[in-house]
Amino acid sequence: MYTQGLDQQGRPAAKPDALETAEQLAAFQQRVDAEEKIEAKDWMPEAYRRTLIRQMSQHAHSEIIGMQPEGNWLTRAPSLKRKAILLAKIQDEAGHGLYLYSAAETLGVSRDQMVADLLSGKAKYSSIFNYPTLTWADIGAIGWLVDGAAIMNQIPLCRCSYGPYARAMVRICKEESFHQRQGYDILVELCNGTKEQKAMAQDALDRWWWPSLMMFGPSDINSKHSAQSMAWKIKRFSNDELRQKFIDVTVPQAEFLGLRVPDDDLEHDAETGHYRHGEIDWQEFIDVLAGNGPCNQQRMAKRRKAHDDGAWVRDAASAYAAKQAARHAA
Ligand code: BYC
Repeated sequence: MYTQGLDQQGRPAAKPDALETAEQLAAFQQRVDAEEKIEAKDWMPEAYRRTLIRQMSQHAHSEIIGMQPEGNWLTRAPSLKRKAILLAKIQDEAGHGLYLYSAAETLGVSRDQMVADLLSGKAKYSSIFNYPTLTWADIGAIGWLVDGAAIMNQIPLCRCSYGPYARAMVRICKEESFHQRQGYDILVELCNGTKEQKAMAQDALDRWWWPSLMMFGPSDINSKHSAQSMAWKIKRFSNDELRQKFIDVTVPQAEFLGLRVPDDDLEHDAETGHYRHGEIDWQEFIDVLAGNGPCNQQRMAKRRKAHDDGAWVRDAASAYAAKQAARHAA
């Protein structure tokens, strides 16, 4: 693993940005502007490295915590086929977490450190996974809306300036498309079913619509990282631009299902071709990020327990690796 620039805790050592010369910064920006990929061992500004570690580790943590709301329905899936599909989807998410941790490690942070930061509450994960999955229709809504929002956000990340992140995103996006289709398929079936099933689908849309819009992050005027991340071509579109694209493709999908998007102010603007939408409750977003969403405590408690329960596996793997190393040395 590339460990240059690590402090004793395995975090990137805080190198004063003042040591970075104007020439280095200009040459770096020129490479980014020329659409060259930045690779792990290339020179990069410390702030670029820190931004990527923050975003990529948050992304990895989201995939891992994101397994919980869906795992809640594995034993209650309505058929063997639905159960097999859901299981495959959740396993994909574990895989996404692992690719992303590996990609982030190339920046010089250890996976142990990233996991420790999640468990201590220092690192964030996506707000969306702090909402409960109350009915089977919620599994459909997560696939359709949450994975749909994730695809909208993540397709541009395949062109991120940092090579290892961009390459990891290619496979992730392909798998996310399957996830989105399986969610929509659940809702198609429910919406073509009984009156009660359709009502269940509507209730899921009512509860997941606004939190899905919040996944894209704060509005552009309150997004402290967007301007710099866009200049570095980590992000290609602003939070509001991606949110608007998501609304524009998702509203017709709701209409096809015969469901009503829970926004009285939603209106198609024929002139711009976009949907105008109502005000997002940003206080709810702030509360969820502060740890006060409906499931924050439950999610973290479950993650900490899973980590503790897995200690023996990590110990066994370390003991085996030490034994192998000793054998090689001998
Ligand atoms: N939730 O300046 P901003 C998935 C934070 S996994 C929590 O706009 P940035 C899936 C932000 O980190 C989905 N925190 O930031 C898995 C920053 O924090 P600090 C995860 C949020 O980074 C399983 C602060 O607010 N996807 O798809 O430029 C099943 C200011 O925001 C959120 C990714 O992680 C949020 N929603 O933009 C199904 C994609 N939004 O500085 C599906 C990669 C913002 O206070 N990440 N914050 O620590 C990104 O594209 C960007 O990081 C974001 C935010 C668009 C999320």
